[in-house]
Amino acid sequence: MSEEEKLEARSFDVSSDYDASAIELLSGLEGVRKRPGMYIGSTNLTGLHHLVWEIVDNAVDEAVNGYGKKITVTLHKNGSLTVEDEGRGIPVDIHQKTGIPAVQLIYTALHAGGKFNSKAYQVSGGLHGVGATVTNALSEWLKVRVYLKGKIYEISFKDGGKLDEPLKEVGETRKHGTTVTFKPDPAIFPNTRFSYETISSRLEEKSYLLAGVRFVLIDENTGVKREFYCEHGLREYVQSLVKEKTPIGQVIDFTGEYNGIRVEVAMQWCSQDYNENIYSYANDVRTADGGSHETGFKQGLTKTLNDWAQSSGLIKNGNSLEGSDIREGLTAVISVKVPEGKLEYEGQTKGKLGTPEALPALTSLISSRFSYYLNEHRDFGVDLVKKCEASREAREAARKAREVARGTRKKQPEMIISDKLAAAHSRDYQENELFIVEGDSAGGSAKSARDRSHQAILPLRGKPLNTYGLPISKVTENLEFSTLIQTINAGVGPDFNVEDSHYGKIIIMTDADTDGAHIQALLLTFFYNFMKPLIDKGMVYVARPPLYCVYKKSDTRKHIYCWGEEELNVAREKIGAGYGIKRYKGLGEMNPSQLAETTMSKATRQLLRVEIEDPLALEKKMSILMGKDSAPRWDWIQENVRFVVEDEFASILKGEK
Ligand code: 28F
Repeated sequence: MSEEEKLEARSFDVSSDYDASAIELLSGLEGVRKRPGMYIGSTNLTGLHHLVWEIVDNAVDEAVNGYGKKITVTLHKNGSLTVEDEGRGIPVDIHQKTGIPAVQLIYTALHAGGKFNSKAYQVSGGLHGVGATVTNALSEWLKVRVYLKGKIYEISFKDGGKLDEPLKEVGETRKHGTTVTFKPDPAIFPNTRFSYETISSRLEEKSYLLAGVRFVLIDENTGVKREFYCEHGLREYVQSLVKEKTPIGQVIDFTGEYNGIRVEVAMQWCSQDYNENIYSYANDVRTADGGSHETGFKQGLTKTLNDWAQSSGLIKNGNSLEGSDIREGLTAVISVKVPEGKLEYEGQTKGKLGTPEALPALTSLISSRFSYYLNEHRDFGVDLVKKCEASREAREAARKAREVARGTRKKQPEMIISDKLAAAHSRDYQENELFIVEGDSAGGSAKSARDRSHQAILPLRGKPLNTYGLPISKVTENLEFSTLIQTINAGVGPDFNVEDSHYGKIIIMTDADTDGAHIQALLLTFFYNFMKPLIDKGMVYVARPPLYCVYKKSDTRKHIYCWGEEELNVAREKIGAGYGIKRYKGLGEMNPSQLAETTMSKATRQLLRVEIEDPLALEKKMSILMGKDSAPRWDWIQENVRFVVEDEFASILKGEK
């Protein structure tokens, strides 16, 4: 059958198979709606944005395959979103077995297998690799427009992927490509508002990984338009990550190939940064938990620098540098492209690359190219080795100081520690929780409300110190942070050892207002810069006090706590006539038993786990929030405070219930 004939066939009466196939397809979509978490992780803002990534990834695949160099994302006023590419256009011909057009199958078949989920085609792949069908299933409506061979076609779906208008030709065109518009279903997502910043930083990230592809983002609500385009890729990625830091030397970048695995690396060291900031990707998907490529990179780096330092007489035999001393202050991006057949992950998600060949791919690239670089830039090499030795000395000195402090704490009254800490009684550290509470009065309530065996309370007096860019000595001189460091009892900065932590959860509990948001940001800055493993291990949380209590005026024992406007409406209806609403402006307005019930008790509270989702956005937001210039910080907080945790921080620091 020719293309034209296939298109003709579309309008013919479909075979009897059609109904059966259509029913199967629908039940697949219902499965997605019943358990959205299985497909997009959660229905919070992170999950909501998965709907976008699935569609963008398809457009990216088409561009990566060499079709179309521009992808446009538009946020519309009615809450819908459009993704547009300039590729070949999704095929519209009829699939023989089912009698359904290919484009319809792509948007309704979950495990269509074979041709429609062709692995060879799937290059970048979404987190769960389920594609456009999931976006359709979780949308109120979705429209696909295909520009193909001189014609424009349209098909639309509604109510979670049910066919609304079948595929039809709607006009002629000289363009080619695909345009998809959808509106997320409010029956699935508590919050359906897309975040411009989240989408913006993801597109920016993609533009670094896919040099040569242009991304355009338009927000019709504000008229703002941004473009992301990179000629060199990772080099520019590292430059943007270190923008607010003090670099040592230039960005160093290498590319190579090993057994069919393409490797790209860019890296730069900065002073006054105690963290190692390594971001790795496999086939343009972030591998947040590292894997064989990251391991190979680290091994290669440690060996190459040590070998070079030895042979240059900079360090003596037996005094080699440890990997962690070398990586202190390093920002690196590693990107590998693994052929489909060799792509393996460890664990359930795509967070950790398993492919064994990625390890030698990295070690061999680094050892040949980095040693060459060091020989070409000897002055830099000498500076770098000095920096690594300084890191080692600082680490050893801090460890010794800590051992001394541990042994002699009682004899040292000058070790500053706040007398306000109410410690937990249990020594089951994993189970213990440290609440950092804003204000003395809330601290008092929290002390009475707590479960003494497992919950400790540290009240804060006023705003904590802004630790962004501060040396450790300035941080340990501060009463609040000194107390916090000693309470957690696992060291600080390069000497921090998460296994020693006396608490399994660190919970920040502030008022739901501007000041509270600022305090959260200041504390998170401290944890991010000086105790990052706590965040990496998911041990830092933000408490969510309720915003309202709806009660029956005639019987206040009947009451419902509410965390958002929608819950408020439901609660009003439930309580019925004669209701009253109490709006909590701060933690201090709750008595201890209310505080326990709503915010602290394991059984009934809500917590947001702090996770770093998007390194690029985080670095940026940190510098806005915490940088020296306070004007943009206050502007930002004023604008975003109502959503500070749920929207903005969630886009950076992913929140989970
Ligand atoms: C806005 C979102 O989804 N773009 C896409 C294509 C192009 C092809 C394709 C997509 C064919 C049979 C799977 C065209 N011509 N943007 C997009 N552009 N999918 S998705 O094919 C899908 C395969 O089953 C395409 C020739 N080959 C592929």
